Amino acid sequence: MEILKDIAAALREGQSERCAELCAAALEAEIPAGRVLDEGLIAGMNVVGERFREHEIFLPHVLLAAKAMVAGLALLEPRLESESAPRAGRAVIGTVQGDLHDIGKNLVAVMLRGAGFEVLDLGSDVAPATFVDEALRHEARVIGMSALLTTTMPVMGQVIGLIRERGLEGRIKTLVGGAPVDEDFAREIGADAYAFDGVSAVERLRELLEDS
Ligand code: B1M
Repeated sequence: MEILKDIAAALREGQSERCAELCAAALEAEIPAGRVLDEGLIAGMNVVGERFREHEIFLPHVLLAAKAMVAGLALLEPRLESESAPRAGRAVIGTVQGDLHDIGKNLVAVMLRGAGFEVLDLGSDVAPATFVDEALRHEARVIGMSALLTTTMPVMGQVIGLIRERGLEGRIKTLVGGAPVDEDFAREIGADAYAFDGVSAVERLRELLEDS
């Protein structure tokens, strides 16, 4: 669809205002928010990531694209969240220590809230002890962790180690995700579940809460 391609292009060019205007127009045209997200914003951001890796563009360009993504997301979020859904359980979520990437984590939090979960967002650069302390303080049964850097993925294992050290295994479960994370890595570090995206995070969290 043309407008979704235009959204992806506006994001690639880091044009926040145009990106937001186009997202608003797409919603106005009754294109589902999930489609605007997947085929517009995320499609555009994937190209940005690719070009950054190939050194075709540099960090300031990525920052502008991230800003455009946030501007577009702000419009989509109310549609992605269904306010009437019943509370289905509580989780804390955050991006692990050393990692500042929070767009995907924010998106996952929106999807979880939309599915009725109570989600306490700890932000980014979250220390292992903070994850565990906050989960206990808020009586959350699941800790959701996001990592976008290969260098910060091991922090997820540290959080799981801390849960074990404190004898909280079974009481607090873990859900991990983020672009470099996969099922094998999740198994390796002993996470209770891995989710590829927001939709699968909802499914995995539901399963984790049913089991506990
Ligand atoms: Co950075 N960055 N970045 N960056 N950045 C990546 C991740 C990178 C892959 C780019 C590349 O080289 N192609 C690369 C990592 C390489 C690696 O580790 N192998 C990289 C790098 C190197 C860096 C810096 C080190 C660059 C530098 O300074 N030299 C630096 C690190 C800073 C730090 O964190 N300490 C850095 C900085 C930044 C910005 C600040 C400029 C900006 C982040 C802005 C922000 O988040 N507020 C940024 C961005 C935007 C990206 C890319 C281009 C896009 C990330 C994004 O937002 N994607 C990214 C390349 C890429 O991934 N294509 C890249 C959109 C988002 C919706 O997807 O986050 O994958 P994603 O989330 C998905 C899933 O992964 C999943 O669901 C989400 C929705 O579908 N998911 C979960 C995520 N968390 C989950 C948790 C779950 C379940 C599912 O359960 C709890």
